[in-house]
Amino acid sequence: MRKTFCCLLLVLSALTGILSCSKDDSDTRLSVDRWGKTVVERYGQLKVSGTQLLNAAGRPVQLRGVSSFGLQYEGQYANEDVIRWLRDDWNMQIWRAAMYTAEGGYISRSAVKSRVTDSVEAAIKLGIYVIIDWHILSDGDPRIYQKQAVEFFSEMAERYGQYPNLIYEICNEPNGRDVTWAGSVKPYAEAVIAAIRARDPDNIIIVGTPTWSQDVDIAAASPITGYENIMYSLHFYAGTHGSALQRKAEIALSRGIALFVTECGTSQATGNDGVYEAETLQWFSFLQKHNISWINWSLTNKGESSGILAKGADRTGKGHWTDSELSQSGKFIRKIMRNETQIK
Ligand code: IDC
Repeated sequence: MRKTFCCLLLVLSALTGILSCSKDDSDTRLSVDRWGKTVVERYGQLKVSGTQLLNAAGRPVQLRGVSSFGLQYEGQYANEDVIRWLRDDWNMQIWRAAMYTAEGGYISRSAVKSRVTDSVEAAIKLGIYVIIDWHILSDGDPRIYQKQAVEFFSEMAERYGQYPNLIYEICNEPNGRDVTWAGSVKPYAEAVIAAIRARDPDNIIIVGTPTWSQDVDIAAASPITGYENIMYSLHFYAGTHGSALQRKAEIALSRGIALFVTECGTSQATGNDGVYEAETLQWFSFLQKHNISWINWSLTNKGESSGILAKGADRTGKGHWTDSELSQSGKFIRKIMRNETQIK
Protein backbone atom coordinates (compact mmCIF):
# COMPACT_ATOMS: atom_id res chain seq x y z
CA MET A 1 0.00 0.00 0.00
CA ARG A 2 2.77 2.37 1.04
CA LYS A 3 4.62 1.42 -2.15
CA THR A 4 1.61 2.29 -4.33
CA PHE A 5 1.26 5.59 -2.50
CA CYS A 6 4.92 6.42 -3.12
CA CYS A 7 4.60 5.55 -6.79
CA LEU A 8 1.55 7.78 -7.05
CA LEU A 9 3.46 10.64 -5.43
CA LEU A 10 6.32 10.16 -7.88
CA VAL A 11 4.00 10.19 -10.90
CA LEU A 12 2.24 13.29 -9.56
CA SER A 13 5.43 15.23 -8.98
CA ALA A 14 6.73 14.27 -12.44
CA LEU A 15 3.48 15.53 -13.95
CA THR A 16 3.65 18.86 -12.10
CA GLY A 17 7.25 19.14 -13.28
CA ILE A 18 6.22 18.68 -16.90
CA LEU A 19 3.32 21.11 -16.52
CA SER A 20 5.41 23.82 -14.90
CA CYS A 21 8.15 23.35 -17.52
CA SER A 22 5.76 23.80 -20.37
CA LYS A 23 4.30 26.88 -18.67
CA ASP A 24 7.77 28.44 -18.43
CA ASP A 25 8.68 27.58 -22.01
CA SER A 26 5.48 29.02 -23.35
CA ASP A 27 6.01 32.56 -22.27
CA THR A 28 9.59 33.40 -21.51
CA ARG A 29 12.67 34.22 -23.53
CA LEU A 30 11.57 32.71 -26.82
CA SER A 31 11.03 34.53 -30.10
CA VAL A 32 8.80 31.66 -31.25
CA ASP A 33 7.58 29.04 -28.80
CA ARG A 34 7.30 25.32 -29.40
CA TRP A 35 3.72 25.69 -30.60
CA GLY A 36 4.85 28.18 -33.24
CA LYS A 37 3.50 31.24 -31.46
CA THR A 38 5.57 34.36 -31.94
CA VAL A 39 6.51 36.65 -29.09
CA VAL A 40 4.02 39.29 -30.25
CA GLU A 41 1.24 36.68 -30.49
CA ARG A 42 1.99 35.66 -26.90
CA TYR A 43 2.68 39.05 -25.29
CA GLY A 44 0.46 41.28 -27.42
CA GLN A 45 0.12 44.95 -26.59
CA LEU A 46 2.85 45.93 -24.16
CA LYS A 47 2.29 48.44 -21.39
CA VAL A 48 4.15 50.06 -18.52
CA SER A 49 3.18 49.92 -14.89
CA GLY A 50 5.52 51.65 -12.44
CA THR A 51 9.04 50.42 -13.21
CA GLN A 52 7.83 47.36 -15.13
CA LEU A 53 7.23 46.47 -18.76
CA LEU A 54 4.16 44.21 -18.88
CA ASN A 55 2.56 42.01 -21.52
CA ALA A 56 -1.13 42.37 -22.38
CA ALA A 57 -2.00 39.94 -19.59
CA GLY A 58 -0.27 42.20 -17.05
CA ARG A 59 2.74 39.98 -16.48
CA PRO A 60 6.29 41.48 -16.37
CA VAL A 61 8.37 40.69 -19.45
CA GLN A 62 11.99 41.16 -20.45
CA LEU A 63 12.79 41.45 -24.16
CA ARG A 64 16.21 40.77 -25.66
CA GLY A 65 17.38 41.75 -29.10
CA VAL A 66 19.87 43.16 -31.56
CA SER A 67 20.36 46.66 -32.94
CA SER A 68 21.15 47.43 -36.53
CA PHE A 69 24.33 49.38 -37.15
CA GLY A 70 23.82 52.89 -38.56
CA LEU A 71 21.28 52.26 -41.32
CA GLN A 72 23.02 54.83 -43.55
CA TYR A 73 26.18 52.70 -43.41
CA GLU A 74 24.94 49.10 -43.42
CA GLY A 75 21.27 49.35 -44.26
CA GLN A 76 21.37 46.21 -46.40
CA TYR A 77 20.75 44.06 -43.31
CA ALA A 78 17.41 45.69 -42.53
CA ASN A 79 15.46 43.10 -44.47
CA GLU A 80 13.14 40.19 -43.83
CA ASP A 81 15.74 37.46 -44.48
CA VAL A 82 18.21 38.80 -41.95
CA ILE A 83 15.58 39.63 -39.35
CA ARG A 84 14.01 36.18 -39.77
CA TRP A 85 17.41 34.55 -39.34
CA LEU A 86 18.04 36.54 -36.17
CA ARG A 87 14.60 35.61 -34.89
CA ASP A 88 15.05 31.91 -35.59
CA ASP A 89 18.78 31.35 -35.06
CA TRP A 90 19.41 33.96 -32.35
CA ASN A 91 16.00 33.81 -30.67
CA MET A 92 15.75 37.58 -31.18
CA GLN A 93 12.54 39.05 -29.80
CA ILE A 94 13.15 42.68 -30.75
CA TRP A 95 15.01 44.45 -33.56
CA ARG A 96 16.18 48.06 -33.32
CA ALA A 97 16.32 50.10 -36.51
CA ALA A 98 19.01 52.72 -35.76
CA MET A 99 18.38 55.64 -38.06
CA TYR A 100 21.10 58.26 -37.52
CA THR A 101 19.91 61.82 -38.02
CA ALA A 102 23.33 63.43 -38.61
CA GLU A 103 26.52 61.75 -39.91
CA GLY A 104 25.05 61.15 -43.34
CA GLY A 105 21.75 59.93 -41.92
CA TYR A 106 18.13 61.00 -42.33
CA ILE A 107 18.61 64.77 -42.25
CA SER A 108 20.85 64.79 -45.32
CA ARG A 109 19.60 61.54 -46.87
CA SER A 110 15.91 61.01 -46.19
CA ALA A 111 15.85 57.84 -48.35
CA VAL A 112 17.30 55.96 -45.36
CA LYS A 113 13.75 56.01 -43.98
CA SER A 114 12.97 53.04 -46.23
CA ARG A 115 15.39 50.94 -44.13
CA VAL A 116 13.22 51.76 -41.13
CA THR A 117 9.95 50.95 -42.86
CA ASP A 118 11.45 47.71 -44.24
CA SER A 119 12.43 46.83 -40.66
CA VAL A 120 8.96 47.58 -39.29
CA GLU A 121 7.19 45.63 -42.01
CA ALA A 122 9.49 42.63 -41.53
CA ALA A 123 8.95 42.71 -37.76
CA ILE A 124 5.16 42.81 -38.18
CA LYS A 125 5.31 39.85 -40.56
CA LEU A 126 7.64 37.90 -38.28
CA GLY A 127 5.83 38.63 -35.01
CA ILE A 128 8.66 40.36 -33.18
CA TYR A 129 8.87 43.80 -31.62
CA VAL A 130 10.72 46.63 -33.38
CA ILE A 131 12.19 49.90 -32.19
CA ILE A 132 12.26 52.93 -34.43
CA ASP A 133 15.36 54.72 -33.18
CA TRP A 134 15.87 58.43 -33.97
CA HIS A 135 19.61 58.06 -33.55
CA ILE A 136 20.97 61.45 -32.54
CA LEU A 137 24.69 61.31 -31.72
CA SER A 138 27.01 64.09 -32.96
CA ASP A 139 23.89 66.28 -33.00
CA GLY A 140 23.69 66.01 -29.21
CA ASP A 141 20.78 68.38 -28.62
CA PRO A 142 17.53 66.78 -29.77
CA ARG A 143 15.97 70.21 -30.29
CA ILE A 144 18.23 70.81 -33.32
CA TYR A 145 16.02 68.58 -35.47
CA GLN A 146 12.85 68.67 -33.38
CA LYS A 147 10.68 69.79 -36.28
CA GLN A 148 11.90 66.89 -38.45
CA ALA A 149 11.43 64.48 -35.54
CA VAL A 150 7.82 65.56 -35.02
CA GLU A 151 7.10 65.09 -38.73
CA PHE A 152 8.88 61.75 -38.91
CA PHE A 153 7.25 60.23 -35.84
CA SER A 154 3.83 61.57 -36.85
CA GLU A 155 4.18 59.68 -40.12
CA MET A 156 5.41 56.48 -38.44
CA ALA A 157 2.61 56.58 -35.86
CA GLU A 158 0.04 57.20 -38.57
CA ARG A 159 1.31 54.27 -40.67
CA TYR A 160 2.09 51.70 -38.01
CA GLY A 161 0.55 52.87 -34.73
CA GLN A 162 -2.15 50.20 -34.85
CA TYR A 163 0.43 47.37 -34.65
CA PRO A 164 1.47 46.22 -31.17
CA ASN A 165 4.95 45.44 -32.56
CA LEU A 166 6.00 49.05 -32.58
CA ILE A 167 8.13 50.90 -30.02
CA TYR A 168 9.35 54.47 -30.51
CA GLU A 169 12.78 55.61 -29.31
CA ILE A 170 12.70 59.33 -29.82
CA CYS A 171 16.32 60.40 -29.15
CA ASN A 172 19.13 57.88 -28.94
CA GLU A 173 21.75 59.73 -26.89
CA PRO A 174 21.37 63.38 -25.93
CA ASN A 175 24.82 64.73 -25.07
CA GLY A 176 26.79 67.92 -24.63
CA ARG A 177 27.45 70.22 -21.70
CA ASP A 178 24.47 72.45 -22.37
CA VAL A 179 22.07 69.63 -23.15
CA THR A 180 20.12 69.24 -19.93
CA TRP A 181 17.01 67.28 -19.08
CA ALA A 182 14.97 70.32 -18.12
CA GLY A 183 16.24 72.64 -20.84
CA SER A 184 16.43 70.34 -23.88
CA VAL A 185 15.43 66.73 -23.60
CA LYS A 186 12.19 66.98 -21.63
CA PRO A 187 10.63 69.78 -23.72
CA TYR A 188 11.68 67.95 -26.90
CA ALA A 189 10.19 64.71 -25.60
CA GLU A 190 6.92 66.40 -24.68
CA ALA A 191 6.56 67.77 -28.22
CA VAL A 192 7.33 64.45 -29.92
CA ILE A 193 5.20 62.41 -27.51
CA ALA A 194 2.22 64.71 -28.11
CA ALA A 195 2.58 64.17 -31.88
CA ILE A 196 2.81 60.38 -31.49
CA ARG A 197 -0.06 60.12 -29.00
CA ALA A 198 -2.36 62.09 -31.31
CA ARG A 199 -2.06 59.09 -33.67
CA ASP A 200 -1.07 56.14 -31.50
CA PRO A 201 -2.69 55.99 -28.07
CA ASP A 202 -0.74 53.16 -26.53
CA ASN A 203 2.55 51.85 -27.98
CA ILE A 204 5.61 52.30 -25.77
CA ILE A 205 7.65 55.49 -26.19
CA ILE A 206 11.25 55.47 -24.92
CA VAL A 207 12.91 58.76 -24.06
CA GLY A 208 16.70 59.20 -24.17
CA THR A 209 18.44 60.75 -21.17
CA PRO A 210 21.34 63.25 -20.97
CA THR A 211 25.01 62.17 -21.04
CA TRP A 212 24.55 59.56 -23.77
CA SER A 213 21.49 58.04 -22.09
CA GLN A 214 23.06 57.58 -18.70
CA ASP A 215 21.37 60.26 -16.54
CA VAL A 216 18.28 58.22 -15.81
CA ASP A 217 18.38 59.41 -12.18
CA ILE A 218 17.99 63.01 -13.35
CA ALA A 219 15.07 62.16 -15.62
CA ALA A 220 13.48 60.24 -12.75
CA ALA A 221 13.58 63.33 -10.53
CA SER A 222 11.27 65.10 -12.98
CA PRO A 223 9.59 62.51 -15.19
CA ILE A 224 7.23 63.20 -18.06
CA THR A 225 3.65 63.38 -16.85
CA GLY A 226 0.27 63.17 -18.50
CA TYR A 227 1.06 60.16 -20.72
CA GLU A 228 0.95 56.40 -20.28
CA ASN A 229 3.54 53.86 -21.43
CA ILE A 230 6.65 56.01 -21.27
CA MET A 231 10.07 54.47 -20.58
CA TYR A 232 13.56 55.96 -20.35
CA SER A 233 16.71 54.68 -21.99
CA LEU A 234 19.79 53.53 -20.20
CA HIS A 235 22.87 52.72 -22.31
CA PHE A 236 26.01 50.93 -21.19
CA TYR A 237 29.23 49.58 -22.64
CA ALA A 238 30.60 46.89 -20.36
CA GLY A 239 34.26 47.94 -20.71
CA THR A 240 33.50 51.53 -19.70
CA HIS A 241 30.46 51.59 -17.44
CA GLY A 242 30.07 49.63 -14.23
CA SER A 243 28.67 49.95 -10.74
CA ALA A 244 28.38 53.77 -10.79
CA LEU A 245 25.95 53.60 -13.70
CA GLN A 246 24.07 50.70 -12.09
CA ARG A 247 23.69 52.85 -9.01
CA LYS A 248 22.11 55.61 -11.15
CA ALA A 249 19.73 53.01 -12.57
CA GLU A 250 18.76 51.91 -9.07
CA ILE A 251 18.08 55.50 -8.04
CA ALA A 252 15.88 55.94 -11.12
CA LEU A 253 13.98 52.74 -10.32
CA SER A 254 13.53 53.78 -6.70
CA ARG A 255 11.99 57.01 -8.00
CA GLY A 256 9.53 54.89 -9.97
CA ILE A 257 10.39 55.22 -13.67
CA ALA A 258 10.70 52.32 -16.12
CA LEU A 259 14.01 51.72 -17.90
CA PHE A 260 14.85 50.07 -21.22
CA VAL A 261 18.44 49.34 -22.29
CA THR A 262 17.91 50.13 -25.97
CA GLU A 263 21.66 49.89 -26.59
CA CYS A 264 24.51 48.10 -24.86
CA GLY A 265 27.89 46.84 -25.97
CA THR A 266 30.37 44.22 -24.85
CA SER A 267 33.22 46.65 -25.70
CA GLN A 268 34.31 50.06 -24.48
CA ALA A 269 32.09 53.03 -25.33
CA THR A 270 34.08 53.60 -28.53
CA GLY A 271 32.61 50.37 -29.89
CA ASN A 272 36.09 48.83 -29.69
CA ASP A 273 38.34 46.90 -27.30
CA GLY A 274 37.29 43.97 -25.22
CA VAL A 275 35.30 41.75 -25.43
CA TYR A 276 34.44 42.29 -21.75
CA GLU A 277 32.53 39.07 -21.20
CA ALA A 278 32.57 38.93 -17.38
CA GLU A 279 31.47 42.57 -17.09
CA THR A 280 28.71 42.04 -19.66
CA LEU A 281 27.41 38.99 -17.79
CA GLN A 282 27.38 40.99 -14.57
CA TRP A 283 25.33 43.70 -16.32
CA PHE A 284 22.91 41.14 -17.74
CA SER A 285 22.30 39.64 -14.33
CA PHE A 286 21.66 43.15 -12.96
CA LEU A 287 19.15 43.72 -15.78
CA GLN A 288 17.52 40.34 -15.24
CA LYS A 289 17.16 41.04 -11.53
CA HIS A 290 15.32 44.29 -12.31
CA ASN A 291 13.53 42.82 -15.32
CA ILE A 292 14.98 45.38 -17.73
CA SER A 293 14.96 44.62 -21.45
CA TRP A 294 18.16 44.97 -23.49
CA ILE A 295 19.37 45.30 -27.05
CA ASN A 296 22.91 44.60 -28.21
CA TRP A 297 24.92 47.01 -30.40
CA SER A 298 25.28 45.98 -33.26
CA LEU A 299 24.86 44.05 -36.50
CA THR A 300 27.99 45.09 -38.40
CA ASN A 301 30.98 43.47 -40.06
CA LYS A 302 33.01 46.66 -39.84
CA GLY A 303 35.46 44.76 -37.65
CA GLU A 304 34.91 46.64 -34.39
CA SER A 305 34.76 44.42 -31.33
CA SER A 306 31.19 45.34 -30.35
CA GLY A 307 29.94 44.20 -33.78
CA ILE A 308 28.40 40.75 -33.95
CA LEU A 309 29.88 39.82 -37.33
CA ALA A 310 33.50 39.02 -38.12
CA LYS A 311 35.22 41.36 -40.53
CA GLY A 312 35.11 39.01 -43.48
CA ALA A 313 31.46 38.03 -43.04
CA ASP A 314 29.11 38.06 -46.00
CA ARG A 315 27.98 41.61 -46.79
CA THR A 316 25.23 40.92 -49.28
CA GLY A 317 22.43 41.18 -46.76
CA LYS A 318 21.20 37.60 -47.13
CA GLY A 319 21.87 36.67 -43.49
CA HIS A 320 22.32 33.02 -42.48
CA TRP A 321 25.86 33.67 -41.32
CA THR A 322 27.94 30.67 -40.27
CA ASP A 323 29.60 30.42 -36.89
CA SER A 324 32.96 31.41 -38.36
CA GLU A 325 31.39 34.60 -39.71
CA LEU A 326 30.48 35.72 -36.20
CA SER A 327 32.81 37.82 -34.07
CA GLN A 328 33.79 36.89 -30.52
CA SER A 329 31.08 39.23 -29.29
CA GLY A 330 28.56 37.75 -31.72
CA LYS A 331 29.20 34.19 -30.54
CA PHE A 332 28.97 35.30 -26.92
CA ILE A 333 25.71 37.26 -27.30
CA ARG A 334 24.13 34.59 -29.50
CA LYS A 335 24.63 31.97 -26.78
CA ILE A 336 23.00 34.22 -24.21
CA MET A 337 20.04 34.98 -26.44
CA ARG A 338 19.61 31.29 -27.25
CA ASN A 339 19.54 30.57 -23.50
CA GLU A 340 22.68 28.41 -23.80
CA THR A 341 24.50 30.64 -21.34
CA GLN A 342 22.43 31.04 -18.20
CA ILE A 343 22.24 34.49 -16.65
CA LYS A 344 22.30 34.14 -12.87
C1 IDC B 1 29.43 54.00 -33.23
C2 IDC B 1 29.85 52.90 -34.16
C3 IDC B 1 31.10 53.33 -34.89
C4 IDC B 1 30.85 54.65 -35.57
C5 IDC B 1 30.33 55.69 -34.59
C6 IDC B 1 29.95 57.01 -35.22
O1 IDC B 1 30.03 51.71 -33.43
O2 IDC B 1 31.53 52.36 -35.83
O3 IDC B 1 32.06 55.12 -36.14
O4 IDC B 1 29.18 55.18 -33.93
O5 IDC B 1 28.92 56.85 -36.17
C7 IDC B 1 26.96 54.86 -28.90
C8 IDC B 1 26.14 55.27 -30.05
C9 IDC B 1 26.49 54.48 -31.28
C10 IDC B 1 27.98 54.24 -31.36
C11 IDC B 1 28.37 53.33 -30.20
C12 IDC B 1 29.86 52.95 -30.17
O6 IDC B 1 24.75 55.22 -29.79
O7 IDC B 1 26.02 55.19 -32.40
O8 IDC B 1 28.24 53.61 -32.59
N1 IDC B 1 28.01 54.02 -28.96
O9 IDC B 1 30.68 54.07 -30.05
N2 IDC B 1 26.81 55.24 -27.65
C13 IDC B 1 27.80 54.71 -26.90
C14 IDC B 1 28.57 53.92 -27.73
